[in-house]
Amino acid sequence: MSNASIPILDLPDARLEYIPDFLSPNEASRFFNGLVDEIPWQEGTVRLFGKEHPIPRLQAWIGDADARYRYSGVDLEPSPWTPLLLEIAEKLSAVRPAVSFNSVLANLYRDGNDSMGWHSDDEPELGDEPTIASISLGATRDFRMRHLRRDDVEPLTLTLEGGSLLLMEGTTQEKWQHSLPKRRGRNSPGPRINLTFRRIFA
Ligand SMILES: O=C(O)CCC(=O)C(=O)O
Ligand SMILES: [Mn+2]
Repeated sequence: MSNASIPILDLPDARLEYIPDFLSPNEASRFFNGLVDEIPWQEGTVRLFGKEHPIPRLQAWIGDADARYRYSGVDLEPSPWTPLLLEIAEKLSAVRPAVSFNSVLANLYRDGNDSMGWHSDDEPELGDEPTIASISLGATRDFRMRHLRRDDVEPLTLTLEGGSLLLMEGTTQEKWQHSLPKRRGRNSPGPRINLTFRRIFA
């Protein structure tokens, strides 16, 4: 594996690695175009105070049959692996051979109106100090991070480019939140796919 691996910043209580060229531009566009068709995208919902609300993006939960996941109050049954997702998972195993990812949350942000609110990926089924491997395809978007408890630590913005891999490990989920803000107006970005590979413990 020859990808340059950049520990982004020496953030307190977080372990982050950003690999901008995880996929070549050709691979990235092949995966983007293929996954738009291959993934069973759904208009997801979240349950807030017992009521279902649509989420501002398309989503799919994919993985091994036993990798069930409760996300924002909704029980997600995994859809089966697709050929392209298996190909990407194979590439990931070269970067993190010790982690056997068994699922992936796929998000399709159709344009700058689509977004994801502040959260941590800290569901109990992910275990302690999970490795979350986040692959971006398509448009570049800003990824915001904020420390949960320390107001002397400035929030920050990472720019996630198509073809990149962001690894979040250690106490990143326990101590930090992240979000993908809307980007409206004349420079509204085009579509973007994000894949977060995870290990779910049954
Ligand atoms: O789209 C992104 O970069 C973030 C996605 C994310 O945080 C998630 O799927 O949990
Ligand atoms: Mn997340």
